[in-house]
Amino acid sequence: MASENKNATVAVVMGSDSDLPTMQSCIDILKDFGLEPQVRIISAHRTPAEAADFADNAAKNGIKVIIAAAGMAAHLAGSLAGRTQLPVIGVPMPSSTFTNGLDALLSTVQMPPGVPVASMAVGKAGAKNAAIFAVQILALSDEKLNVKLKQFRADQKQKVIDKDSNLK
Ligand code: RP5
Repeated sequence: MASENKNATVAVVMGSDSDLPTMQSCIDILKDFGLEPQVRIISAHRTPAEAADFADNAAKNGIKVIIAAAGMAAHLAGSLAGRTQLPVIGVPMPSSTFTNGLDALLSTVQMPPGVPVASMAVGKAGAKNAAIFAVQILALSDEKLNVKLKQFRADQKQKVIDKDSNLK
């Protein structure tokens, strides 16, 4: 399912296609902001050589932010971060096993000092925030994106105000 968008500035990398339903909202939000992400399935454990190749070449391929989603041992975000200076946003995936994502959260967030991963919340909330966080990073040097982000925040605020009004 590799998406070969050569102009992509954001890459969304998942450890398995089983992560895609959780990460779809991340991809959708990036597209809403006009960013067509490069979407890949690469596993730190099952395809480690591909993971290394991706991380080593991401910056020279024009990627500015990497979003990495994985569950269980969830080494994907950290292993990519160890091979690139690009900002890596980690999204812990929930699993049907005993911890419901706590395993992946701890694996993603507990990076050793010197190699940070910006860890989001577990699951769909984290998937959405990963997209918004990537937009926030890119908006620092992209005025059009900055304007869209301001509009997004204003729309979000208005939705809450409307919900509050509807209760009265
Ligand atoms: C992780 O193991 C993946 O990111 C996924 O969340 C989990 C299970 O993978 P599958 O067995 O569903 O492929 O590496």
